[in-house]
Parts: sequence; structure tokens; C-alpha cells
Amino acid sequence: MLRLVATSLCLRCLPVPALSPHIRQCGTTRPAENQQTVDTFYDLAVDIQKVRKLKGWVLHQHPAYAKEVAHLLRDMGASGPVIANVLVVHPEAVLCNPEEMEAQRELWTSVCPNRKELVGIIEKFPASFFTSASHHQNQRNNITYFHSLNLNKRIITKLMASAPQSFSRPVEQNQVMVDTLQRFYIELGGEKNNMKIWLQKLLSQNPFVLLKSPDVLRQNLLFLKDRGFTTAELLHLLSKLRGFVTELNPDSMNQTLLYSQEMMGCSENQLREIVLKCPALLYYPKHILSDRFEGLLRAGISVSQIMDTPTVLELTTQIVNYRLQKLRAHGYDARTGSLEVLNGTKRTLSRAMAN
Ligand SMILES: *[C@@H]1O[C@H](CO)[C@@H](O)[C@H](O)[C@H]1NC(C)=O
Ligand SMILES: *[C@@H]1O[C@H](CO)[C@@H](O)[C@H](O)[C@H]1NC(C)=O
Ligand SMILES: CC(=O)N[C@H]1CO[C@H](CO)[C@@H](O)[C@@H]1O
Repeated sequence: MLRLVATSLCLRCLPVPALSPHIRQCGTTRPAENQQTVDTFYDLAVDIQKVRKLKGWVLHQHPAYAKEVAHLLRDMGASGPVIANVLVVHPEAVLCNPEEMEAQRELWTSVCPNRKELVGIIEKFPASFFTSASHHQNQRNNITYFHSLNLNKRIITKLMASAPQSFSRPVEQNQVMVDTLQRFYIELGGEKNNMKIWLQKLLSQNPFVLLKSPDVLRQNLLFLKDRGFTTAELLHLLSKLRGFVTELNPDSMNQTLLYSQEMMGCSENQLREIVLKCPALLYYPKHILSDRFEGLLRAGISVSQIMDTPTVLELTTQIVNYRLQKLRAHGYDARTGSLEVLNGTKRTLSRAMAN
């Protein structure tokens, strides 16, 4: 979420005003608010106090196009409350000129023809939609590029909405990352026929992958290779970790593995087995992992139980305790049996409790 917030900050339609609002407030005369914007906001039932508090500078801008924004959104089928909400969250929208807005509508409609869905996306990611015209050409090129990969429109829309940076920068940078991912996939023995689906899953799960450096990916895979994972196992990890493989780094993985091995007193071989069962282990920092280990041990779970079902480490201590309590209330003692019931979904949990 933080990243999304950062995105909306750098993609407003106009550059940040030369003087920050705070500095201007110190001056003697603060320029008057744009009466048209204010009136339109009132008409639209936009929470103007909130706008004043959070992004008051927008109200001082000339020219502004509040009426046009409302018109465009209404024309796309947005309800009054939705329009008001978009403008509270992203009042900068009024700084996009009508041609920019129209160009954006055309662009987004080309990947998301369903108006209702598109309005839903704009409501969720207004800053991605109301962006500066200077990005349009890159966006267009990128869309063309992603189409050329045969990615489905839903995925492209998701990328545009949640990782707009990857659409506003030159397409070449995306190309390098996609090429790298595809090369690794093939080198590790992935099936060419399944590559598109694989890439789609990866991108839809973590659209930010495209913004990462291919080197990070390479280093992480090299690190894992040095730890003795076979080619097939590396492919398994790459597929399971999906986009998260670019969030990792060798140092933290090294620490995490070192800690896990110490904690479980297991061999390198066993450690690899455990990681293959629970690839998520690789991205937990040591302190989180140690909290969870300790929580489990405190609850009476044994190390060998954890080694058998390492996916319990994906659960917070709070959830573990809650589930243990539930199980206990139904006469099931998790300390003596398999932890499958503990790590399972709600359904396996209730099935265990029913027995
Ligand atoms: C992992 O950590 C150990 C102990 O700190 C260190 O000796 C080793 O060089 C590290 N390996 C990598 C690949 O960072
Ligand atoms: C629970 O653990 C088993 C065995 O490790 C694993 O196959 C299964 O996918 C896990 N379930 C969940 C929901 O994590
Ligand atoms: C394939 C494609 O259209 N590439 C273009 C992407 O955008 C950059 C400018 O940012 C162009 O230089 C590329 O030709």
C-alpha cells in the first residue's frame, strides 16, 4: 500500500507547485481558492474540508477542470458518491485538462472495455488514471508491448492500475525484466507452452516485479543454486515465490536459512526439503521467524512437528494460538498429531473439529 501511496504522489497531473503549501501559508497573501473548483466540489458533495486539510493546494490552482472530471466520470457510469470519493482521495484529478482525460479514457477502455469495471478501477486507483499527458505515449507503447506478449487484458489493466510506474517509463526497461524472467524460466527447464501462464501469474501477483532490477533476480537465483538446489527445484521455487523472488536478497536469505537451520538442528539436505515445502520461509526476516518459532514452541509444538509441516511458519503466533484453542475446545490436541490441521484453511480446520 505504501508504494501505491508513493505512486499517487508522483503521478499527479501537474508538477508539485514550486512553493510548498507550508511556505506559502507563511507569506502574507495566499492566493484565493479557485471559486469554480470550490463551487463544483460543493455541488458534488465532495468533503471539501478534508480536501483543504490534506491537499488544499489543489484548490488554489488555475485552470482546473472539476466539472469536466465529474462529467467524464458520470458519462462512464460513476454514481454521485463515487465521483465525490474520487475527488476527495485524488483532487489532483481536476488539474488534468479535458484532452488528457479523454486520452486516458480511450487508452484504458482499450484494455478494459467494461465501463463498470473501469469505474471500479478508477475509484481504487485514481492517481493511475488521472496522470499527465507526458506519459501517454509510453503508456501506449507499453500496452502494445504487453499485448505482444499475449498477456490478457485483465492482467494489463491490473498492471496499469497498481503499478503505473511500469507504464510511464520507457518500455525497454520492462522488456529487459520480462526477457530475464523468461530466460530463467526456460533455462531452469520450464515448458515453453506454459510460459505465458507462468508469466501472467507472476505479474498479476506482484506487478512491481517489473520495476525491479534483473540483477536482483539473478543474484537470488545464484544464491539458491549455491545452496544446493537443483535446476528443477529452482524452477519450483521461482514458480512458488512468483513475484516475491525479486523482493528477496542473498543476505537476508542467508540469515534466515542460517537461523532456521540452527533452530531446527537439521542438515543442509533437510533444510532444502523444508524450504521446498515452504518457500515463503525465504522471505521472512529472521526476527519474524524467531517470533513464530518461539510462539509455536511455547504452545507445546515440537521442532520435528514444525519440520514436518513448515507451512505453519506462515501463520502468525496469534492465529496459531487461536486455532490451537479452538482445536483444544473440540478435544483435539495438536501437540500430539499432525500440524496439517493447524496450517490448513478454515475448511480443514472445521473438518478436524468435526471429527
Ligand atoms: C552467510 O552467512 C555466513 C555467516 O555469517 C557467512 O559466513 C557466509 O559467507 C554468508 N554467505 C553468503 C552467500 O552471504
Ligand atoms: C499445510 O501443510 C501441508 C504439508 O506441509 C501442505 O501440503 C499444505 O499445502 C499446507 N496447507 C496450507 C493451507 O498451507
Ligand atoms: C516498442 C515501443 O513502442 N517502444 C517505445 C517505448 O517508449 C520509448 C520512449 O519512452 C520509445 O523510445 C520506444 O521506442
